[in-house]
Amino acid sequence: MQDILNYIDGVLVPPSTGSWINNIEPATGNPYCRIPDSGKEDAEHAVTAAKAAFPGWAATSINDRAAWLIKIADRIEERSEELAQAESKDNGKPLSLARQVDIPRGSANFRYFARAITQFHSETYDMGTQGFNYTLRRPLGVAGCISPWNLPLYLFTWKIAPALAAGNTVVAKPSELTPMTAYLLSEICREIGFPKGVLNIVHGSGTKVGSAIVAHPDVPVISFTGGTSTGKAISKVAAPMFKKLSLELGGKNPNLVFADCEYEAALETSLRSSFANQGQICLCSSRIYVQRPIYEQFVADFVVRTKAKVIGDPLEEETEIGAIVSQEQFEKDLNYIALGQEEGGTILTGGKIAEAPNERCAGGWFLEPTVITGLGPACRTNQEEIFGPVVTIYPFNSEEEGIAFANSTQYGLSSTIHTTNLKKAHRVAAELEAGIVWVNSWLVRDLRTPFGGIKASGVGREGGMEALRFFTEPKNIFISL
Ligand code: TXE
Repeated sequence: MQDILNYIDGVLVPPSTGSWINNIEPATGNPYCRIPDSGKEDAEHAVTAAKAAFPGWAATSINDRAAWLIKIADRIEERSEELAQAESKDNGKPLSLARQVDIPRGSANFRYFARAITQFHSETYDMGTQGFNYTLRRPLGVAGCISPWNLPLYLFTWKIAPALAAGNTVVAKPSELTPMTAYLLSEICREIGFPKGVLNIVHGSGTKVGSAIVAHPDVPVISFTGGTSTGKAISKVAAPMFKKLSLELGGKNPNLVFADCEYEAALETSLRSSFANQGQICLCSSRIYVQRPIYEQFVADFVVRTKAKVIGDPLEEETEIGAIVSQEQFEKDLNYIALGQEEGGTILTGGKIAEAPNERCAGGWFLEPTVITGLGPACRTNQEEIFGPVVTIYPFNSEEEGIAFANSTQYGLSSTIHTTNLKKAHRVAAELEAGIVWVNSWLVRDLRTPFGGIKASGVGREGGMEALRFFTEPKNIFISL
């Protein structure tokens, strides 16, 4: 089996602990490589390298930093097919999705922030004859970037790219469930001769090496995406140390389908927002609320099209639903399906372990996309994040009721509205408790826009200038005239 290595100070190294974690392919249930089970010492080693590299990188001109990021982006594009295959194998997602979304977005993140940093500017405040203020924005030092398994390279680079562009050095940890493309990124850095110590990638569990990065006194800024309970644990450590913290956490996103929607488009978009990446995108909408006049028709059509989804080997071209990322997540999904039934829900389609698509996948974690009706907004199935191919559909009457249902959870990441009434779209969008609202669309991403959630979905915003502000510290200077 191949061994993945840590990337520290420009060198690929085994873990100082000497211990390894088996990395399992979700489509087969078999281990196919090992990753370092890194510990505190590895985090220490990486932070030391990043700290030493910081003054040089921070002093590197914006144009030169941007040029390095473009080189990484170019190399990701050159190796895109290999990266897509690796992502699909590691995560269980359809290869077509990795090709269309994950890997192109990995290079786009570097390309976007390479350009954005050249446009980043700070403010001046004129006080007339008294003088004026100007604000310097400087990098903070070593940034800790911790990312989850659902969009591995996509979310990993979404943090690393702005941190580096702004002049910070980085210690990054991908999810232990999906380490492969992060490892390939470290190979890419070596291939292009990226300055040593500027980006360091350590592999291993959250509790061992992730928590060591978070608690390290020389890491003043942490950018994290993952579960809400992990976000709480990280806050407990980072807040008393007064670290700058960005938390992108879970969601339980509503999808409001009004009777006056463009029906066909609303139906297709809702299918995508329910089941893309096996429902394992923090932006997937898992609660579909449909206005009463079209409810029955919508449910019937939605079920027919859900049944038609092709569950298959992630590596096959025609596969629409791949494997669930891990046994733990697979069992979690099944438990929530059982809970939905206990709470009085009716399963209209799915709800069962799917037949293995071929012999290779006999031990894989495949689940039928599942549609449950008859569950009101207050039940646990509609309150807790499942993070799988499981959705509920429930009717609403008035606009007010739809908004109330949508806002009825602790989460507030994204929301989707389907309507052709322009005034209503604006009115409802303004009322929804969410960091992101899509009208008649889903997952349309413009990297310049602020990205993040409210309530238990997180703190802070990523994306565009928000990310560059997060990864810099403003200092105001007053000049007396
Ligand atoms: O996330 P974790 P997991 C949600 C989803 C999912 C749940 C758990 O509901 O079922 O989170 O998934 C690292 N200190 N989302 O277990 O545990 C960990 O190693 C520092 C939503 O993957 O939060 C990994 O690199 N780091 C989400 C990363 O944190 C720690 C996407 C995320 O792991 C740590 C994925 C600690 N104490 C899951 N504990 C979204 N919103 O995008 C763990 N980690």
